[in-house]
Amino acid sequence: DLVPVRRALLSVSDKTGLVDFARALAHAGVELISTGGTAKAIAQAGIAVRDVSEITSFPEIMDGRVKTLHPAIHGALLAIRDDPEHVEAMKTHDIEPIDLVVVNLYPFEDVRASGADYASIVENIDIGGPAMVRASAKNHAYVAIVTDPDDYASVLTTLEMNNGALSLNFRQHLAAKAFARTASYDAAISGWFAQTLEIEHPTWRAFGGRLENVMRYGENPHQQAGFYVTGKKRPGVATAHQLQGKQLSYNNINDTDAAFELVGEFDPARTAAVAIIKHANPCGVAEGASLKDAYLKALACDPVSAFGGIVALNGLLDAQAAEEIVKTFTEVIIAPQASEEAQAIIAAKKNLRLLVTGGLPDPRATGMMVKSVAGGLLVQGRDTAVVDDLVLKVVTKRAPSEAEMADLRFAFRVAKHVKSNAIIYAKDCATVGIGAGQMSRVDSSRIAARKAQDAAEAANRADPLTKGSVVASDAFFPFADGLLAAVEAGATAVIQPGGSMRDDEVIATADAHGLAMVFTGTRHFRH
Ligand code: 93A
Repeated sequence: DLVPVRRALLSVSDKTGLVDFARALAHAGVELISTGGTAKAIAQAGIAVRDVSEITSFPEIMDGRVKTLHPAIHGALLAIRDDPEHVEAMKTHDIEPIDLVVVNLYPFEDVRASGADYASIVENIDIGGPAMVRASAKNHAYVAIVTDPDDYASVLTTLEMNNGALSLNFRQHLAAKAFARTASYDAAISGWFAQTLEIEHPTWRAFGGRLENVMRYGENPHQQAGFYVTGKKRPGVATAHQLQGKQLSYNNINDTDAAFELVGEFDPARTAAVAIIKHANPCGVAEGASLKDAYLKALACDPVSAFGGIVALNGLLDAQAAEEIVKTFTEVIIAPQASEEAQAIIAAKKNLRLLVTGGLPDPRATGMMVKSVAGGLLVQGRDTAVVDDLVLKVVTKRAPSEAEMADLRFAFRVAKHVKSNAIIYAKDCATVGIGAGQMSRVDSSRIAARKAQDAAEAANRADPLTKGSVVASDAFFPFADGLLAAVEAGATAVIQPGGSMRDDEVIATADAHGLAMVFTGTRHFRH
């Protein structure tokens, strides 16, 4: 299955390593054929090369759009060399076989990424190149196709090892790589069309589900985005009914999901609850006597951040709550239901989206969470842990009071939905300071306290609400410093998973300051 390499055709846009490769081939006695620019580069290095137009007896025409698209080339690439009819055809039409093809394509992806105009992008759709790549790859029984300059070295060593020939196995691997290249090339082209025409991206199907809509853009205006619905009956942003407002953006959907999953933690039979979300993190969460009450308590946590936020409610949106919500610029409201009166109030705000879901998500429902990483997908089960199901262990001398305990449960419920590291201060079943997404737990603790201080100053209150609050941490305190920051802020009780090597030190610090602390044994990382 060894085929000696006597004649090579080179046609490359990326000329990296070309001259050295051509020289080595020429040294090995391989005859070189090449297209315009490639031939020029080879000839300039003093290496003998024949122009394709000499082979085709036809000039490159139409600015190079047609240069290798000719039977003299494609006959040479596609001929089955032990088929008498094919051999006869080669003879009749003076077709010389080509054993090695070296092609890389017009740089469509780079030109597109450079922000070139429409016509330049179209001009960089290579036709002749992929045709040669695919023809040679199909005919790998006789022809070797090299599409990547990184492979030049291994081609040369293999040729040397096999006395100037290449094996079938080697050609098969090159062919597989060649088809992968033309596939990704065409995917890039159709992806560009999809973006230009605002239609579905061809490769999104791989993620499953039914395309609900194509967004104007993704997390940023230069990213394409679509929303796929998997058809699960779970009440939430994917199955919600939008009663008014413009189309949800990518970020809206992400934030609305975070908001509604959070209020799903609060059983409406027990309490009314509201969450206000910004950038997928809550900036205020509260339980209340009514939804209006809960909303006002949630808003008080961080009224500055609530501007442009997403509001989720765990019960029927009534007129009282709606009246309060529309006073602050809000992007989206999501609730299980909305009264007609409330709908009429919201209708005055044309752009405000109102979504009703018909129910609340079950925080204990199992399901899959998917996240993409470079070259793969990470899959895990949902975080179904609910504080009510956990055995809470008091680890300090002082046990929390009943009021502290209610706040501790509340704070840990919220902590599950805050990006790690998460620190939540709570009082009267409302957040009073939230620290999210910091790389150090002590920073989250300080930021949360700082935000409570800001809210106090804005409201002309002498003390921040963290004074006499409780604090929840989504994962254990590795050192006493995070706890000390909470002591400084005025917290009197702590809830955290426990399990640090320095638990003893952390417990001793809590005792020294008269804090009550409970361990949950379960953490809520969220990244
Ligand atoms: O314009 S094409 O689609 N028509 C062709 O017939 C053709 N033949 C080779 N593009 C064609 N090529 C491409 O030209 C190759 O894929 C390669 O990327 C490039 C090399 O051109 P040059 O040798 O002139 O630099």
